[in-house]
Amino acid sequence: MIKFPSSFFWGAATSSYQVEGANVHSDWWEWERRVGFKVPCGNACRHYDLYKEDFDLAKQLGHNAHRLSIEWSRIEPEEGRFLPKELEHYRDVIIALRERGIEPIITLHHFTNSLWFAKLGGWYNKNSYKYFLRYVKKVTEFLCENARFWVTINEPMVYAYHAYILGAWPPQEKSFLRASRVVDNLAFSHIKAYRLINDVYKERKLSRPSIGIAKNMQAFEPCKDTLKNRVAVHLRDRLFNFSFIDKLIKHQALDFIGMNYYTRSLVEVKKWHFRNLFLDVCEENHSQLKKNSLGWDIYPQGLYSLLLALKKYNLPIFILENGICTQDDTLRWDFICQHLKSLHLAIKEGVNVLGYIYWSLIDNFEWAQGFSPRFGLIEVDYNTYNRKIRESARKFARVCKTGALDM
Ligand code: IFM
Repeated sequence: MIKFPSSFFWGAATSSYQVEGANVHSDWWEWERRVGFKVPCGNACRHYDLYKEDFDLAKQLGHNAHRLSIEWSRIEPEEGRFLPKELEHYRDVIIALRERGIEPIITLHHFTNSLWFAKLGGWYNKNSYKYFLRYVKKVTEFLCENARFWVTINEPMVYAYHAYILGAWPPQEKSFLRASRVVDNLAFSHIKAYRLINDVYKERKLSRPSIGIAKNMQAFEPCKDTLKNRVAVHLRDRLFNFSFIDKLIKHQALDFIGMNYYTRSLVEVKKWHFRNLFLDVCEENHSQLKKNSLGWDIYPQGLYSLLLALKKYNLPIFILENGICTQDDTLRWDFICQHLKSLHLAIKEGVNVLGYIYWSLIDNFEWAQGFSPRFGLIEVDYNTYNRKIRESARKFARVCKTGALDM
């Protein structure tokens, strides 16, 4: 049996666009219609209406923390026009968590933007931070009495990669230069938001909040041991995993590092070219590892090594996402166990980890992949919106309730 710290946070995450449904003022909503996206998000899981039922299930499963996101496009559907009704909705959501003894972890930006903001150039606009800060101020003032943990931005590098390099997400750009400016603007916005959130708490004489980001990290490994591959692994590790964190640390604008971990990337570079060094992966199925239903390698060792690499920052680490999409629930439980073992090993080696948040509480809209990937601890029937607790969730519940995992 392995035992986790008694103060540990255990829970699961969601994000607004992926679960709420009908976020009609968001750039994703507009984009789905404009490009004729074959599986639009629509009602998603109807979590906007069913959040209390979902939180009842989270409580039943022993969760003492829950990560959610606020949908900017609901709060501010037109520039400068804030809707009190929507702010109140999110306050009710946070209070519903508190009433169930669940600590809310609030994300302010999880991939989607208000359409008006996107039309002004989104995160490419040099004034993006001003728009973001105005929204952050409103939300913080409204929710601060009931909130302690804040995540400003979810997976900035993943966002920039999909939306500005791959061209797979709105605004479908394919430019390293643009992506790099977007990343800079996101970092700057975080730094400003970090100070602003702290100021709101100070003004209200509330004790200091804990503010971080959710940083997706990947274990990069060479497929064949060649110089090209080794160089690419080094560059990607520096750029994708650490550069954003380094920037925020330099400005002393992080209280914890939120880590999202899923997989490793097997690097196989075709030629000495900038694009290839950053993008090529093995396409010949050389990986022998088990995979999730999207074909991502299951690689728990990566969690351990990345946690140890983060130790140098001397900040607490919060696992804000770790999960698997699969129809095989036995594999899901095995995935959770293996990752918890890696996590425990890292804690034994002195890494300060605050908690483990599984992605996701319920099945949901997996962006460009639609609804078929099933990440949830709880299954969602998209015809009836009924929820069904999976066996893996019940096993995970034992860990959440006891803080221990049987080996
Ligand atoms: O569904 C996403 C989430 O929005 C951000 N992190 C990764 C998850 C699985 O792809």
